[in-house]
Amino acid sequence: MKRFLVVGTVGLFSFIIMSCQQNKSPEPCGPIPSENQMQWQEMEYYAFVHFSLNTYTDQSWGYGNEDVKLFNPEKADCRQWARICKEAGMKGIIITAKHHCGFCLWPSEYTAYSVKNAPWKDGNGDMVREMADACKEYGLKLGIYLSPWDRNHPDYGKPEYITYFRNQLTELLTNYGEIFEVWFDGANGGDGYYGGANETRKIDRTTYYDWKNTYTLIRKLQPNIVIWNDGGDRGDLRWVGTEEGFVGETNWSLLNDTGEVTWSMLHYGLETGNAWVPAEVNTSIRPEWFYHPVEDSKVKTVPQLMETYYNAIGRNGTLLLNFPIMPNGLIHPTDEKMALEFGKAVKESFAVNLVEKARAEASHVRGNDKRFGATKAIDGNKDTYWATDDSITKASLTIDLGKPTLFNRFLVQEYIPLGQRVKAFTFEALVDGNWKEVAKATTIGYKRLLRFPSVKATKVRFTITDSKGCPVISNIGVYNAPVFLNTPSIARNQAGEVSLTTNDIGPVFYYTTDGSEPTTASNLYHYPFIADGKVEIKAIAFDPASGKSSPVGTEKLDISRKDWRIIGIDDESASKILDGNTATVWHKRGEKILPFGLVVDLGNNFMVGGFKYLPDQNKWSSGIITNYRFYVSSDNKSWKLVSEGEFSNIKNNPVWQIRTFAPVNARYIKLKALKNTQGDDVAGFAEIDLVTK
Ligand code: FUL
Repeated sequence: MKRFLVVGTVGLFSFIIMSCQQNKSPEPCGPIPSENQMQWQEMEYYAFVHFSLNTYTDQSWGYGNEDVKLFNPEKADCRQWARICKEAGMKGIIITAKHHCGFCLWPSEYTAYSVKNAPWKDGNGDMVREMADACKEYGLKLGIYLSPWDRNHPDYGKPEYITYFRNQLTELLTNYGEIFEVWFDGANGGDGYYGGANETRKIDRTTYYDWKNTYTLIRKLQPNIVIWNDGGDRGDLRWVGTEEGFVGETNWSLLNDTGEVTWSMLHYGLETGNAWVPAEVNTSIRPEWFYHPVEDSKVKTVPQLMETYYNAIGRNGTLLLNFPIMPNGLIHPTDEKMALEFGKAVKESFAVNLVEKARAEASHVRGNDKRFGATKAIDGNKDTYWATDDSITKASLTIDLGKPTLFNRFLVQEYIPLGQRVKAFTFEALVDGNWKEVAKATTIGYKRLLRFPSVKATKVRFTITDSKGCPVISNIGVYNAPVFLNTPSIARNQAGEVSLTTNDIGPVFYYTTDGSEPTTASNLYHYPFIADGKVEIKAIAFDPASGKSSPVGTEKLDISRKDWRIIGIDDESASKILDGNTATVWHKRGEKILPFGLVVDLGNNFMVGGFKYLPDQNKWSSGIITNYRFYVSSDNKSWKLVSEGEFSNIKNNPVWQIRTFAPVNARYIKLKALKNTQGDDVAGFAEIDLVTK
């Protein structure tokens, strides 16, 4: 009896202690964001602008010897950039103050290679200042891209350069007001001008820059900053392993403090990581980062940008979208149009939260305390949350929509100041009295968005099926977002047959072959059609049920490849290089095969003014060519070198590489692969094409 009393009293006592604890906010679970990371995460969407001497040389990376005199943007207007970004719903702009070529957009005291020696404003211009002023005027935050690799500076590779780099950082972080983010790209191809040395300089990126002391300096100068670094040290934010605009569906905002960071860790984060390192998705509104006129018809359309939105912000990342600035110093009108339409589409998509302030019930509530009740997830207040007792890792929340309601999007946010917890969840809808699972996913983090076909239901149920600790959910949303038809893809095979495709189910296509804008009165697409030779194809997808059209897809096709023959290769599958299918690739493998020259007989003579190379689209593949020479010939015997150089950023951004030169008459072409991204014995070709006059 005595024993029973003792046990009973102890039990009651611990029950009381437990419930008191549960009436308190949950303790943080694992690493948590710093105040700066939190401020940054809440920005969600901001811009990059890429502008440098590359803008005038049609390059992706300058070598460092380009003439400063080229820089003369006669209409430069940072206020235009800021206005567009603001109207598009962005919260800040990161400017390429210095790209890999070393040219500075501000009149740095420490180099002559800057705007101060350019014709722009007679050397009195300061683009970083103008950007800072414009950001201020439009209520945007300012960020700085300062390339650690400097292909111009004579001291690059020596200890002296670190002083130079820090001096420049000091200028940028002192003279332009508050900076929200600093961006250190890790690219380093080794070779460069280096003050005239024209050589290859290798550095060990983990030690050379002495990041630790550089970070101390940065944080001293800008206490509210976040550091992005892909150059040999883990900063406050991480790259997602691709520049295509998506992060992993599972995305932990965690990494380990020390140790190797693999591609998979960049892309998915690390569930067991001991440091908070959230993901930033950086991508360009065009295929490349700098402006190239050939890409004027390749600006991403609203459906493409929406896809990026869901795959970045909708997967617990931020979105850093780039605008390449034109040589005149402005954002191209098409880029502006797409960015503004995209901003409008995002606004429209999430305008009405169908569950805000609805009736909600939770399977568990922390300490049965209203402060942690279900309604806290739908009260529109980011500082309140629904939470359960510490021991609970499976819980659900049911929301009554009041009447049958149509929706196709689900939004959920964890209260990340207490850590990222949820490992798996489902989302169900009550349709005709039965629960139906409409979506399921893994991590949540700051924000998770799920898309599914429209469903009409009276109730919805969000269930956490696995979590690292008790769930802490700050916000839930259910939306009926407009659906956009994807821009059709246009491809031509070697026989000259053009096919139109899309991922959507149901639409029909209309197209033109004379450069005019397609409408529903244009040619209706039934089967692949012949459109050989130089032709501009424009196409739209059209959904007869809704009467909606997609944006226009455009493809400028050059001469026919019908008579082209790959010479000297006894392998039929080499025809994949000309099949118009970007997913198929041919590889030349073998010991010491590089340099390897791929020779094509064009069947006739043409005025060849450029060539196009598409690398393997599989980023894991070897054979992605980085250094090339391109030759032409009229007899397949004597060859003339017409272009040579590097496909600069091909590893991170494996898009079409286009090189132009003064047109020459040729019947044979040779693309010689000198080196690839992996430094092994493979040359891979997805497609080869030409630019003719
Ligand atoms: C890359 C750079 O090498 C590109 O040129 C660009 O600046 C991009 C944002 O980062 O990896």
